[in-house]
Amino acid sequence: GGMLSLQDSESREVRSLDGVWAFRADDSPGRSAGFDGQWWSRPLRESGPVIDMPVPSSYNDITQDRSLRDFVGWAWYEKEFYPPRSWSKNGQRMVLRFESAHYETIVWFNSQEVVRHSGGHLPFEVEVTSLLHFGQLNRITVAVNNTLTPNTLPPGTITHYDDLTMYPPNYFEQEYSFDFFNYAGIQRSVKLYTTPKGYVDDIDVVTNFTGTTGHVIFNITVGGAPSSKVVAVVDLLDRAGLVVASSTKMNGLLVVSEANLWWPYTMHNDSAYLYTLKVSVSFEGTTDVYRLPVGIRTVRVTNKQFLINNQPFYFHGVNKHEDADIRGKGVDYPLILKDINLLKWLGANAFRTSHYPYSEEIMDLCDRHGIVVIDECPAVGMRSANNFVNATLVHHQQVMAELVRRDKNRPSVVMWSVANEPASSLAVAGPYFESVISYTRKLDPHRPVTFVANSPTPESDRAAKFVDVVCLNSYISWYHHPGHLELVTLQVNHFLSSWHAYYNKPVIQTEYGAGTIAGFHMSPAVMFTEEYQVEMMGNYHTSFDKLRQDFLVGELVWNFADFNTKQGTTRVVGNKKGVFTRQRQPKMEAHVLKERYLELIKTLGC
Ligand code: E9O
Repeated sequence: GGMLSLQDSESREVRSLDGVWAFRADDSPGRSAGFDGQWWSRPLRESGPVIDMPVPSSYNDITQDRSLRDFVGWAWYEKEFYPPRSWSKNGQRMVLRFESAHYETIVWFNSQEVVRHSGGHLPFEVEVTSLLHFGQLNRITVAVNNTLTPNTLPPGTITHYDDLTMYPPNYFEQEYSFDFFNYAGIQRSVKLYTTPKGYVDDIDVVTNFTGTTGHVIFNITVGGAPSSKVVAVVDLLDRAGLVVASSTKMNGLLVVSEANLWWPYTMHNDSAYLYTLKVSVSFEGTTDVYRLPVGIRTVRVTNKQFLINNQPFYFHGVNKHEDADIRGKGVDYPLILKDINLLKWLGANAFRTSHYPYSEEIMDLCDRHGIVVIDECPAVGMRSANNFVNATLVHHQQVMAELVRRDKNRPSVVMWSVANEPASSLAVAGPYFESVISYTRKLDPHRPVTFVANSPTPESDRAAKFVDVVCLNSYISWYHHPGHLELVTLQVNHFLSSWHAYYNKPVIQTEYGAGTIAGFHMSPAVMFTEEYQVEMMGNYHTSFDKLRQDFLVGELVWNFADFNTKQGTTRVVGNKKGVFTRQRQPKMEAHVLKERYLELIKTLGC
């Protein structure tokens, strides 16, 4: 089935289950007490003590309990609620939707198991029509497990330590080689929604244009009714609400004369034009209505250019994280809007969703504001050969299918990234990424596909030959030659040029950055001061300004803001490579970048 964004309409009602849920982390040996005791079979408070937990939020930073912050295993959540009686009328369909839960999730509805899902960051749902009790309390129980294995995305390993002279009984540690805290729990919203019996299950939209005429190629899938028995009305509305094209078919072509294209906000004023595809399907006397925002735009890659609407586009922006104090990776509108405002303040025209799909709340705003997105899946930290096995591959393809299904209609999304910094010089990585990338292209033939390579040389990479755009991270004068700012410009020139020469594809510098502790100053600059970040990035920019005349199509800073990581000797209360602090206040570099980005917009027109 489809996974359309939730929305209210004249035929659909969305009810949020966000708020305070009951919660218990199962810290029993083997984390099996909840399954042994069937905690889903009665209210959670009856099987032991519970605490209050907000949804959506990561659970890690909510309490004062260090063992909960670092908890690994099954965490149990529960919500009780009364559904409105009006939902029992007209044979409506009721669906329970999780916008995401990290990582492995099992859901029970009134004690009955209804759905399981693997993977964080992406939505899943289940119809619960026949299980709802009206006039009675209903109970949703969720068990969610954040354990990472060699076959999860992101992967990790669990090591057990059995020596009782050195470790307490049942002691184990979760390790992972990606650089952000493994926040867990129900991190996005939980919702119930209704549709009529026959409903719009999915919509596929592909757009292009010739001259001033726009084309919207659509395909509608219905659920709950045979499509031969459904009457469809498809209207494309402009911003003013006027119908500019329509159809009564389930699939076809809508032609828009004098079309307003969707442009990145830096390319045209008032640019991210969105039409509305209003889809109505009628079946047995009821009509389901769904309104899909549609941006008419094209994306294309040459050997040296990234083209949006046939115009060269230069990505100048950031990599982000879903990360903030207290809520961890929990969805939070004030934070999302602050970030959008900061991106625009900076003059950033793009970001990469490093290193996992972001919430639909932020993606919606990117569509509306004309911010360009490289949409990345959670394959990060794939550093060892045992990650590149069939079990991971099957899951990886499933994750790409779910990501494309969710984001395929978004004009802001211009490229899929299937991984960040995998060990792509291993022989096993070649066929592995060939499969993932060709599978992704089949899912979506209309967007370029990439992964972020980090082999030491272009020749040693086994997978970069399969991408459309070569994406590279580099840390000269940081991880390589720490302190040697004088090497940056020369080495960046050499590094990026050698990859372009080898693959003859456009290149994006998808990461470059310096750890910077806000308020640390030294001149001449030393590592971790604000001066060092400014000087290092300035030296990178000197190279970029030369290479963008040729094959370089983008520069994305690592990172937009400081973020939390696991504890380790190289991380001082998290990763400090942000140009903003974790609280979203600018470091010196933010002001410098702002000047650069505004200048780029002026000179490049994007
Ligand atoms: C991935 C990102 O998630 N790239 C990392 C970023 C970082 O700040 C991390 O936060 O560490 C950089 C990877 C650089 C690897 C170079 C190692 C070279 C050792 C000499």
